[in-house]
Amino acid sequence: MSVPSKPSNRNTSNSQPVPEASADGGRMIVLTAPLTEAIDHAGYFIQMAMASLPIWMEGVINRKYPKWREVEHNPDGSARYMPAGVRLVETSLLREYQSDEVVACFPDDLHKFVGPRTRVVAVSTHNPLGVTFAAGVYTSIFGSSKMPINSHYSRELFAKIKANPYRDNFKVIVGGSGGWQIIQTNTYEELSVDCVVEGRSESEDTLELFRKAIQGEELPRRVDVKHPMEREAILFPDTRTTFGVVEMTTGCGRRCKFCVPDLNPQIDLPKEKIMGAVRANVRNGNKQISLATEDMFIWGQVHTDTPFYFPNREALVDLYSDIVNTPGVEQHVLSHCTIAPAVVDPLLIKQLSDLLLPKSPIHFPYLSSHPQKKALAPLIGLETGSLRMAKQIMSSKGVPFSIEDWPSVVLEGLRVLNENNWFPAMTLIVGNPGETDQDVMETIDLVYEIERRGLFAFLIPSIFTPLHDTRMEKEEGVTQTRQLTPLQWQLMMKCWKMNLRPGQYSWWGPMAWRVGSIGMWLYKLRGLNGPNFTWPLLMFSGAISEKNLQRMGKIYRGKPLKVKTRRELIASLKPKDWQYLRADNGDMPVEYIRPVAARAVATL
Ligand code: B12
Ligand code: SF4
Repeated sequence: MSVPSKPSNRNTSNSQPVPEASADGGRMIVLTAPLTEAIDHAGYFIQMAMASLPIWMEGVINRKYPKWREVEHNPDGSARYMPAGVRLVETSLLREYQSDEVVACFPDDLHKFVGPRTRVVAVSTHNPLGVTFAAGVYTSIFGSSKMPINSHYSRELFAKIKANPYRDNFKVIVGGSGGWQIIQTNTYEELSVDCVVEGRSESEDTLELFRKAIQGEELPRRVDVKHPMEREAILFPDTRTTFGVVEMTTGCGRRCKFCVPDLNPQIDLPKEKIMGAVRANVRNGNKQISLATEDMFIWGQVHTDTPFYFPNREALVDLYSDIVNTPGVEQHVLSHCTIAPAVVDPLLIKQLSDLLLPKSPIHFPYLSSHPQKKALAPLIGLETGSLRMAKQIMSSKGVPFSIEDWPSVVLEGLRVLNENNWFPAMTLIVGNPGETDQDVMETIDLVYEIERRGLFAFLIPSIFTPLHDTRMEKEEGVTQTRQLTPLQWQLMMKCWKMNLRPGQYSWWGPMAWRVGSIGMWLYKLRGLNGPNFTWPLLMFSGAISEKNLQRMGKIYRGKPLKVKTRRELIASLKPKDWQYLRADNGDMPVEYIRPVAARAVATL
């Protein structure tokens, strides 16, 4: 293959100075990710904040984390750590290519590795354009619906690639959980992307695509590649990942209609491979580990004789114990889970707390009863308090319990979690297709009930986003914050008011919120979010009491819910499911205990 050695004069919209190309001709395959998705030294929250705050608020991040841009390099200038997605692509490619042909680097170092030899620049991205749920909503609450910080940095990365003097020589392939945003917004040209891959890098189809790109063949705009069906086919990198992310499971099994990861096969990955990746992270200087999963509680119970929604307590405790006790692991952070397992097996939650709290970097001084005020904060989907809506979009979310009992499962699960110092971030979907005022009121009822019972979760409402390939892909909910009804706004602002409770214990907190939110409203938000936003914002600010706002007919304050206790929830299960419960949690139905006891006596 001929290798043009001169930079092209390709006309780009970006007028940055052209960097000098790599002296050795560059690497054949260069992997990268937006800076804001690669950093990990300031903890999970900085990335989540940058996904939601608009670029004009970057100063807030800079002040809080002045060193957030400082990243670590290997001696050859490649990235010391990269998101797990990049590492997986790297590991997949190293099955076919030599290590001196493939490199993973930070965006600022692209010029060191992209040269005349380069045939592919592959980008892994989580959320490049900020069109996913939560991200878009918050940027508009803060006064601009266009450009979250992460999106700004992602665009900057693509602009750099577009402006590279060797751009004509290589193909740009994008993958990762946010690739669909480029497909949906048709921003191929603007971002200079040749092809978006949907699916995992391990797939033979992905390798074939890279072969084609290296041969200089034209690539299709979009390629869907198959997800491996066998656990052995999932690869594990031997390098360091951002946040020490190591995959634990794929898929979920609860079949929520709006969910993307649930479309993948339900697989729990082998413990020895997980532990190998944990050790690889530590070896490469990582002190933190986080297992990537949609629901940590299915691990150890996939394709066994027990339904996956009855957690395998011993397996989970054994896995997490080995992880946190691995020499060098100083911090461990939970990712995602579901809430029903906390009702099914409260003792599991207690045992996990005993293991995990000492290594948790999260501190909630006003909430935690742990001596060092440590806490665990996994992400859990609450989504809706409306039974009608829940049945429609997530009828198995609470299994083994009936979706009819969803509010009870949420409240009882949260009670168990809070008692053990778990304060989850719980997502809610606002503006589901067909959502009525009645549905929103039922969700508000549940939110007020959480408050009434003194329970705590960070409630993160986001506007329904039809995610590609899901069973709700073609449906449309609310598309702009101006379309939100007063009740939908109220739900969102009530959630945020409750989230800020711990921060309001200081003498200055409540006053700062009052003045700050009214100031913001006067300055920017009135016009952007429309009149339906006004009273909910006043409620949020605390400038007028909720009681008075209700008296004035401006807000709905939720009615008390009658909910089931754990004993009643257990009694409501199908009798065939009782055998999977752990008696040491108590609350076993008498109808179950009696025959078991009789059988035990008979065998004496
Ligand atoms: C860990 C995690 C985080 C962490 C760390 C992320 C990081 N930068 O490392 C934190 C907590 C910071 C985070 C934040 C957010 N996250 Co997140 N996160 C995850 C989680 C649990 C695991 C991601 C992971 O590393 N998986 C393992 C790797 C190996 O998988 P992967 O990246 O998908 O890579 C595979 C393929 O995609 C492909 N691939 C990847 N890159 C490339 C590149 C090429 C070229 C090719 C060919 C293939 C390819 O190959 C890999 C396998 O071989 C996923 C759920 C999940 N189970 O995936 C959610 C998930 C990706 N996150 C999600 C969301 C919405 C967010 C936030 C927007 C939430 C918010 N509002 O704050 C933010 C955005 C952050 C940002 N920077 O913008 C959604 C994405 C939805 C979507 N499709 O748009 C997911 C799917 C969760 C969910 N159930 O909804 N997240
Ligand atoms: S419980 Fe969560 S991960 Fe599982 S299907 Fe529902 S939304 Fe998806």
